[in-house]
Amino acid sequence: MSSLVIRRALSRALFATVAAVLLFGFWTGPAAADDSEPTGTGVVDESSGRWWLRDPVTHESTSFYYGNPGDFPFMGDWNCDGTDTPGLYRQSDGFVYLRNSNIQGNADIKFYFGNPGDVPLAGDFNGDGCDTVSIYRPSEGRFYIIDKLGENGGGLGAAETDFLFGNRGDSPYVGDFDGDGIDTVGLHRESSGLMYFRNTNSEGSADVQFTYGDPGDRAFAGDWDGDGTASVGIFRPSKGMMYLRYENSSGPADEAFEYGGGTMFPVAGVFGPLVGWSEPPPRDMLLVSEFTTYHSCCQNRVINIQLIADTIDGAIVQPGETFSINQHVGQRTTGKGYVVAGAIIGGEIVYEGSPINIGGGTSQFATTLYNAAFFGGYEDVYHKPHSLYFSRYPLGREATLSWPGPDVIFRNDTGTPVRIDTSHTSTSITVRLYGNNEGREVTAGITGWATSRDGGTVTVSRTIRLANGNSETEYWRHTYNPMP
Ligand SMILES: [Ca+2]
Ligand SMILES: [Ca+2]
Ligand SMILES: [Ca+2]
Ligand SMILES: [Ca+2]
Repeated sequence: MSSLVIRRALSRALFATVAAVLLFGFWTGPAAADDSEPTGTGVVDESSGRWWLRDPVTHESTSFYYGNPGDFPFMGDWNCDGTDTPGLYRQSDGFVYLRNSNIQGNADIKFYFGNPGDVPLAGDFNGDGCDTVSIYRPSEGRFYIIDKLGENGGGLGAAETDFLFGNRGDSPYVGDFDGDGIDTVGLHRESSGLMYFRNTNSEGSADVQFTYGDPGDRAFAGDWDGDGTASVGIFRPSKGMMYLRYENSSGPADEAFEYGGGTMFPVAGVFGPLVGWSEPPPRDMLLVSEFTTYHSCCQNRVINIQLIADTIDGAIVQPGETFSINQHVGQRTTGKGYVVAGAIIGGEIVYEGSPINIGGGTSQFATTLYNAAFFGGYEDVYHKPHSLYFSRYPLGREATLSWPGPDVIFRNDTGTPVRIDTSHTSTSITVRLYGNNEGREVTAGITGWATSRDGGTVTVSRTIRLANGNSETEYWRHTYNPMP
């Protein structure tokens, strides 16, 4: 993101001023020389390589395809003409692919730099008006800054500067936060929203730090108000919202608007006049809901939980369609890799000797998916809680799974597809539903009580508040048996 873009800034400012004169009848004189063109925002759908850029003044979009699924997108001014254009970093092999215009086409510049897993950074780190590609190595918490680009598919030599800054796992961003024409680096801690940056590219503690945004937000920086200094912004994939702040301090967003969503990644730059009008990015893959349950590691049942999760990962449920775990996965067999683990058979926990034990533990996945659908506000077609209560699950709000039943079945009763995304660690399983649930807000309630030992009767409620303000409540009553 080049900071001083005088030529473009003047023409844009002149246009704005003429418009102001026509509207308001006064003339404020030409823009001050240190004014910059405001930074625009965009999103890249990493799964398709499609880009959308949004003009910060007209709010119109252009769109084009550039790159392959999984490439890490960013923007910069590679040819020093004042306009930022796409760059891609292929994290698997360290290749950099740069383009000099914001229309579809092949890379103009290609070279490699860094190691697999490095995160690219674009900026003008020496103030010469040209952006270069540097890297952040998350495993070391170290920045590697270089002020030249490679060429002809070759490699770049050693970085000109490298320094430690920040904590492992924090995500980097770049901007000219003090307006001196030199870009420096900042970091964002996704878990807490901590933003911190330096105004020189050297080792040391943060010059500025504050919190901004929520967990899960993706941070970037730009000169959103065109006053010559960069400030932070965040993209909230779950809501498909951009929140831009004009100051580097905690506080409300100065600009908040809907743009993109779901698995898209934010970019920022001074785009120049956009070529080719496009609809804004679709809002059909927002993060609607997510649910995680926890378990001990390294048991047989965990193999089954992870296998069934991997089998369902990426499943699409079209509008009006139902999703059934059993229909999608089929019978759990040793041929598919499922192993023997404990299961409730005839009201008792049985550890082996029954075909039902093949795939024991998959109820934990079923419970996790059921809860994700529950909180997404999707129609519950069928689920059945266990006959015994297990404290690892929410009381009453859980589901057992066996072949050919019980099952977990939900209907996508919205107008947009739902994508089921699953992920796991050695001690947890997570289901995320991407789609657009039309603004439904879900609250869960419970009355009654049950314990693993004594059983009991509970009633689960779900209240769905619709975007039009109406709400509806459903109830499910369930009795747990005492431990035999
Ligand atoms: Ca350029
Ligand atoms: Ca430079
Ligand atoms: Ca600076
Ligand atoms: Ca600014």
